[in-house]
Amino acid sequence: MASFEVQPVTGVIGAEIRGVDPSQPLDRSTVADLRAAWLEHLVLFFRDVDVTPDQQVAFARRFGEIQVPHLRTAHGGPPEINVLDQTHPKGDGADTWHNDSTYAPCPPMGSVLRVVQLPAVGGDTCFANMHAAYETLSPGLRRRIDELEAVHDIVPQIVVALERGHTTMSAEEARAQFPLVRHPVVRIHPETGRKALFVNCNHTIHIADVPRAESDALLGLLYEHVKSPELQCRFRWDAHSLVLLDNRACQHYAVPDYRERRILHRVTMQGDRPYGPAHAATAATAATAAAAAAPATEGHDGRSGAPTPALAARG
Ligand SMILES: O=C(O)CCC(=O)C(=O)O
Ligand SMILES: [Fe+2]
Repeated sequence: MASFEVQPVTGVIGAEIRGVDPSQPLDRSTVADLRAAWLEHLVLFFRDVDVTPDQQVAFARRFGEIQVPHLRTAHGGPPEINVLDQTHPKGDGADTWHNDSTYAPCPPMGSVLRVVQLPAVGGDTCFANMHAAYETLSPGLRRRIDELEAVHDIVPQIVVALERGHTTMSAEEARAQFPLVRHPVVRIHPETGRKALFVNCNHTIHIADVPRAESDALLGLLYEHVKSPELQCRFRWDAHSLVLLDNRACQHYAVPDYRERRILHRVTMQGDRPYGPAHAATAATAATAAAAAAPATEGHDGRSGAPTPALAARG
């Protein structure tokens, strides 16, 4: 029985947590209960909290190793924090449905987001459940995409970030640091074993080993599907809120409906190499062996694997 209240915000994704202060040290059982709620609801919302940048980093660390951003936005901030500072957000790259940084071989496990400055109105963030997205496809389509891999690319996002002044990294540097990478179209969640749709329109450029027209049609269909409101929730920020999201199993969308400055601090946790249904049995055996060999770390299950090389400049 958790020592706090979990109030789901929709029938499919998101829950508000009441009775936990993320600015304070948390004991093992509270962290374990929060992790269970996180895996179930995919995004947790904390309201009426006051969290400093250091406390935000410490809170994120309870859920995984911190991924220091190699690709930082041009907006400064402490090393563990990526500062997203926007006044004209339309077209910046977070106003699309996406997972963060899937161009990396090991995309982030998740992020802790904190708003530092808000517009008077607007600037909500939406979240969509990728387990539900997968499960609501027809059985035939699920079987088809279970077998597929897709290619993910950093360059389209870098081009936008450069145009908008959010990064100074050139497309050539980005390509050298992040060669094209393949991920399964359907990812097995490494902690729950559930399948999740794992393509997104920011970074996935095509499905591997199928004709381009088939890839375009399939990705178009899947991206449209992710837009279904019954897969989503929408979070209205206030000055005292904090968000914990699972980047393995949810996508997000920052609503670009404001013209005043909005600043958000993002702290990211390292993720592991995604695997699909074809490799689930092997990966599960390896994870069990690794868990048996690894020393227990408080508040973290030790499965994050090799350090993730980077974090998105935007989005
Ligand atoms: O601005 C937001 O609400 C979310 C931005 C985003 O895409 C991110 O933090 O990864
Ligand atoms: Fe994002």
